Amino acid sequence: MTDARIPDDHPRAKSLFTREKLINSYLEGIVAASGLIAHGRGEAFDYLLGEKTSKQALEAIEAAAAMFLTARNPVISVNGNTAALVAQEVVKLANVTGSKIEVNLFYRSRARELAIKKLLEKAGAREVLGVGKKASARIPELSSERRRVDPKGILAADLVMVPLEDGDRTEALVKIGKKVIAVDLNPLSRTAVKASVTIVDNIVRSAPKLVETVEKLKNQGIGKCKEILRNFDNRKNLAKSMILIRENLSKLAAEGVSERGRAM
Ligand code: PTJ
Repeated sequence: MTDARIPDDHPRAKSLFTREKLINSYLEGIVAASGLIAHGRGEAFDYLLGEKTSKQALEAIEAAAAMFLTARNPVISVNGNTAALVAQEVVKLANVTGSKIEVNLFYRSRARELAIKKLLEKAGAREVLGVGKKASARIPELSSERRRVDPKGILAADLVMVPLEDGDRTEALVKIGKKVIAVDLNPLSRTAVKASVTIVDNIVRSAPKLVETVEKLKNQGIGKCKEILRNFDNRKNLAKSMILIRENLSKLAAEGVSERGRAM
């Protein structure tokens, strides 16, 4: 365990707490070493996005909620970073949407599978798929360890949520007819572009918002969900996030980079 003392009034306290959580989860064998690098990449995009949930991210969250509520057999795919950051929200989301939870790792090892399963169970998960022999099926056209899936989970799903994905799997899942919800701070990533709905926001902020949105939308009926999905265009939504980055940079440049730099 690290024992970094982060003062509450530190201008970047929130971000430092999140880092600390990931480092400790790495030391506990939940997060892959590469997961720390992935987080750094995410942080850089979050910085450019203004470190808050944008209007366009809220639109994508609403579309994701509608997709969950119209799915027959949704599955939430969990990797090391997702488990470390939002295990409780994953369980809540599974409960409100009737989704299954499956562990799916790029850097798969028996020890990590079990550590993540244990963490999810501690957060309240009743069943965790994809662990050990349960991951007996294969997704065609994928050579990474991500191809190993549970026949009762991702293989049978019509909708898969893939937070913090690494690339080719989204494309492979779409190719075999699945709808995919991605959460990725990088609007340019292959996952972001290939997914059916991409939430360009930090998983730490967007996971609780998604739970809240599903709960609200649940009372409004399937007709409302279908209307939201008809009006949602993922590519246009991604473009809006790219424009937001450009606008934020223009604003920062106009305000004076040196003044602002001290708080970031
Ligand atoms: O746990 P494993 O073995 O499955 O490995 C997981 C990682 C994350 C290491 C693996 O999937 C990987 O290498 O991912 P990439 O290719 O680095 O992609 C991760 C994406 O997630 C990047 O586009 C980041 O911008 C994004 N990201 C990182 N942190 C966050 C994030 N998106 C949303 N919220 C975050 N907190």
